[in-house]
Amino acid sequence: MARRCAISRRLRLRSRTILLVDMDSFFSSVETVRHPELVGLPVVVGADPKEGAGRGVVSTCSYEAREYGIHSGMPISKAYRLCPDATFLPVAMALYQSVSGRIMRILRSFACVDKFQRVSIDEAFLDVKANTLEDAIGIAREIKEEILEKEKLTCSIGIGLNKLVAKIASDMEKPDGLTVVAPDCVQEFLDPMPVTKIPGIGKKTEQMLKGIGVTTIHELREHDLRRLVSRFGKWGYRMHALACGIDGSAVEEDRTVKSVGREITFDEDTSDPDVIYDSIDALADGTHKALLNAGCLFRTVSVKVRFEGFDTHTRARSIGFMSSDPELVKRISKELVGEFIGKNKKLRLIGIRLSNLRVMGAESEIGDGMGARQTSIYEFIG
Ligand code: TTP
Ligand code: MG
Repeated sequence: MARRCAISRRLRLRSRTILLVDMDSFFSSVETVRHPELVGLPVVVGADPKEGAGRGVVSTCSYEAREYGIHSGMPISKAYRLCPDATFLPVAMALYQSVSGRIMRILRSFACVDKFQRVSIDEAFLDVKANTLEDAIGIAREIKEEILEKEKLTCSIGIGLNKLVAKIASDMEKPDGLTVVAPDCVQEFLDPMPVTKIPGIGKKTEQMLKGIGVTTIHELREHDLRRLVSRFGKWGYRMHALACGIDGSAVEEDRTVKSVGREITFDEDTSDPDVIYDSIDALADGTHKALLNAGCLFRTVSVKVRFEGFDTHTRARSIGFMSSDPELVKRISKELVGEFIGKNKKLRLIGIRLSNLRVMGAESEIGDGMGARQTSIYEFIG
């Protein structure tokens, strides 16, 4: 059932009509299409749980499994403890990618020319031609019907006057949701939400905002803009505009690679510097290869370390020039990781990422464009 603000029913849409389509529990739903006997049951897609001794994480799970508290990114061993009777399946990425490709083709056919933006394997923005809210709802229903008929999958759709609103709306009534926010209801829609609903406001910014008494979008909107800018710089402006429901970012295809990375989960947690530094060499070589495949230079090296117990940290360093030097990747990564070695705590996972990329020979630098999720090549070894 589509939800919208009652008073806007009669209003014609004045501006853009943006849809965000996000597939429901994507990997696990694709699995239930090929294993119909699993429909309605808890299904977890991710690493092998090895009866509770498995070491990877949950990629996603069915909504039935979510009722047990299981979610993406959770250690698979914990998921197993929460619901040992769930069906645990490995990630069949090639299958999900081919289903994703077909879904994206359907979605693209509903968008205006060049107004389609795939943001992840199961999610895309569409700028559609709609004169009224009813038109927009009609398009969303057609999309849902076509995907259900052709792929036997459901999705959730948010409709709004910009990407921010469409994105937040898409998440309101999952699964199989359709949420419409009329242009004159944006403030009413956003105001009561926590600031973390705004893309880009993570835990750290949330805490900083909390420190100045801001927890809701309404409070952020009402906060003195100068104070936000003095604290957060340019991001303060952007954050404030988003809290006011203003987001002019275009729906456009983003073909650029924004970062490349590799990570590895050790077979056994380790604090042995030799093992860790050898792994960094291997990861740096792999990451460097991905960088060359993408035809890019980098300026920022980041490392991710996860200790036993899932305590995870990242560190990044930018250099003052563009580089493609693998030795530099190794040296910086080792320096950044050095901080975490010799702490009497064992490492479970380690990862390297190169970002702030520029296509070799290109005039301008590739930025991290707000409003679009990073397009990353991130592969998992081990
Ligand atoms: P999401 O759209 O975030 O999640 P989802 O489709 O499984 O569930 P929802 O109904 O809430 O949208 O991610 C899409 C797919 O990306 C997901 O099916 C599996 C994969 N994924 C991971 O592998 N790891 C992760 O941490 C997340 C969040 C997703
Ligand atoms: Mg999804």
